[in-house]
Amino acid sequence: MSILESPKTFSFSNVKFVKEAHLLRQMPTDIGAEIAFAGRSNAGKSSIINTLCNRRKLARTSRTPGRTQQFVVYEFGTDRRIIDLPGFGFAKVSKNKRDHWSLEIPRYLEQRRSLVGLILVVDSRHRLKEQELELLGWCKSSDLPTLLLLNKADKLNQKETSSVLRDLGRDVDGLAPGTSVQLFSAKAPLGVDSALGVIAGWFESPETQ
Ligand SMILES: Nc1nc2c(ncn2[C@@H]2O[C@H](COP(=O)(O)OP(=O)(O)OP(=O)(O)O)[C@@H](O)[C@H]2O)c(=O)[nH]1
Ligand SMILES: [Mg+2]
Repeated sequence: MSILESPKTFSFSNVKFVKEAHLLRQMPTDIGAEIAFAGRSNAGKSSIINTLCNRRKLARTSRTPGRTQQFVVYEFGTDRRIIDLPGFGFAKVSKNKRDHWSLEIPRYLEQRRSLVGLILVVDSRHRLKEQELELLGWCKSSDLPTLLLLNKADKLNQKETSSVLRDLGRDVDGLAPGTSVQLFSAKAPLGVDSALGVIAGWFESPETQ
């Protein structure tokens, strides 16, 4: 695990909303490079997109879980995209919707060739749950660069922060070399420059050019 301290090298300039898609085949053409934000409902994915893009109302956020219910596509530069994925693990979403996304999200992750990195957003106040551990395991086995953001760190005191990091080491069965971990707060904000440093590396790697 690395707690990153890299300088800010990158920004999502002129980022704009493009579309919402219900199905993988409705997504923009699979060329260029994109990153996706995954995680449980209410973990703060959409808030983090706003913070990283330095825009208050780009992505819609809500206190009620289950706000993002589509693939939401944002674009910056030429064929560079950010994808906000529907959150998982929210019991009140209808079974139909849950079934749909439990097929469509893995399909997206497995088939999308322009996906250069996944940002898994978790609420740092809770231990990782089965779906989050599964997703981390999948990223490891498929060699997908991953950034684990331990969000809402503004709600932790120093002692709690230490136990979050200790529990993570216990819960995760070895992180892949391509995985970075960052304490984060979309509100404070905290960890922004380090996260942007990791994302810059993904977009700027020779394979992405
Ligand atoms: N204190 C605190 N609250 C946060 C932080 N990030 C997000 N929130 C709050 O958490 C709630 C959920 O945020 P969203 O960004 O809508 O969460 P999401 O993961 O996109 O949720 P879904 O769209 O349902 O999957 C909102 O009330 C946010 O204001 C953070 O870093 N600190
Ligand atoms: Mg959302």
